[in-house]
Amino acid sequence: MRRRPTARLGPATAVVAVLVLGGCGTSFGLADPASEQADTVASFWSPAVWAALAVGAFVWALITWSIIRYRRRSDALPTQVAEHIPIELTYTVIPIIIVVVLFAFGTLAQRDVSDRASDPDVTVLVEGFQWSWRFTYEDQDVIVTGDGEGTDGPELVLPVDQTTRLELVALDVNHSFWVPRFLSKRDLIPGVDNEIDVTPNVLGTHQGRCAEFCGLDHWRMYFKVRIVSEADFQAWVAENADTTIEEGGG
Ligand SMILES: [Cu+2]
Repeated sequence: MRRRPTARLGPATAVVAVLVLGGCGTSFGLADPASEQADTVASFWSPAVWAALAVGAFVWALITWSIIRYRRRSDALPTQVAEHIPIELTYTVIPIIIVVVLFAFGTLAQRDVSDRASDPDVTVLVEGFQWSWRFTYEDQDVIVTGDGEGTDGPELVLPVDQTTRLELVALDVNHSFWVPRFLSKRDLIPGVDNEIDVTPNVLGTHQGRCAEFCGLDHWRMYFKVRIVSEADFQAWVAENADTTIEEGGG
């Protein structure tokens, strides 16, 4: 007696179920967001991965079904199908819909992330150089600079729930400002001054680094972002006004 072809789908279905259920509630490798802009990225990322998994599962199911359903049973040629308009329309229209939907949501998310406030609460000039960073708070007269030694790097102190404009300037070669928990990074290119707004919403110290291979000691270009309360930020500014803080050794 021949087994029904669908009986062989059992193990494959089980594997897909384990993968799908195991992925429930996961962020699919994304770092925990720590800013409003990062929340936007995260809200786009998970649905996009779920959509990709669903499309992948559907395609694999079709492939598996075709392999079993149309496996070779004799030397006779199977029925040849040409110009099957409904099938061709289906596999043209569905991918176009997928691309349009992803593009639309991606564009909306990117617009939110790249959006800049008309009047940011804090402005920091972020300069990248071989091999560290300098953070200049122009309105507060505070400069924090890395000394290029060690791997601790300088500390960028930002008030929570306030929008900070980061003006990104490269002093020598290309660098890239990257705080993984902000879920975005932006290049610093000589002659091209970039800027981004960030509204941190998680207190604590987050790691940052240069994400552009900028030379032999690129690996030294760590920095920290310390998110503090508004009151602590004002206290930090009052304590350090008119000073240059050098950090990074160790
Ligand atoms: Cu660099």
